Amino acid sequence: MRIDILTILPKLLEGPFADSIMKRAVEKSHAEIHIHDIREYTTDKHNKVDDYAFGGGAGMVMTIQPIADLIDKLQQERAYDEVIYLTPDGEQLNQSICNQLSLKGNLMMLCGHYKGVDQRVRDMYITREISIGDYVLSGGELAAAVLTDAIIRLVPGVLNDETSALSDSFQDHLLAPPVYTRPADYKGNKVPDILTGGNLKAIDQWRHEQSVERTKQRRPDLLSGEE
Ligand code: 6GU
Repeated sequence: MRIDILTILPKLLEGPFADSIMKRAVEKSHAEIHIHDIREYTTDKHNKVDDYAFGGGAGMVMTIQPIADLIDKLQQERAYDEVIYLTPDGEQLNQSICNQLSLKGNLMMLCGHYKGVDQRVRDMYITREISIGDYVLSGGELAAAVLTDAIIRLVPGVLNDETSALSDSFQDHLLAPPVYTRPADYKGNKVPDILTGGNLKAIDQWRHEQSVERTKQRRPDLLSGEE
């Protein structure tokens, strides 16, 4: 899996992939993440990547030229399965979309800023528009980091048995059950007896019941079968 991220703030994307599971995925060649600075492609003599909106109104719009040149260059080098634009007016991200995208080979992600990109970028290049929730971020970078993390951990080989994605919340439309570790008694707050009793079948059943109970309480919408 190769992910190319197009941004005007490449520094924002240095941190999220530098540690833990993402770092290991890259080191073990399960994933390649390439960050591209859109500003390096502008032909504007003042290095501008934005301009006023035609028709007026507050806020700047990201110009088409540097983005189009960068996307053209990348698409000449390889075919992309999806060219994703991260935007609050996109389709809301969920586990099912992450599962789909984790099966792809090459993904491009464009991070928006200001009032967004010139609509012609969207019309000419973008195959999918994704939002990570109903709130507004200052730019698409953190959303691209969220999407990349959620996808890459699903690529076969990235997680081991202990961190398996199969037991994640949402993977089976249920939230994860409560978990405990040592000590078994912390200042009188005890771990449920069932977990220390050694009956694996009973433990599995308890965990499933807890998952269902938690989902009923917190996210009944998940139980209706929809995403
Ligand atoms: Cl993808 N971008 C921005 N700027 N804000 C968001 C978002 C994306 N998803 C939720 N809020």
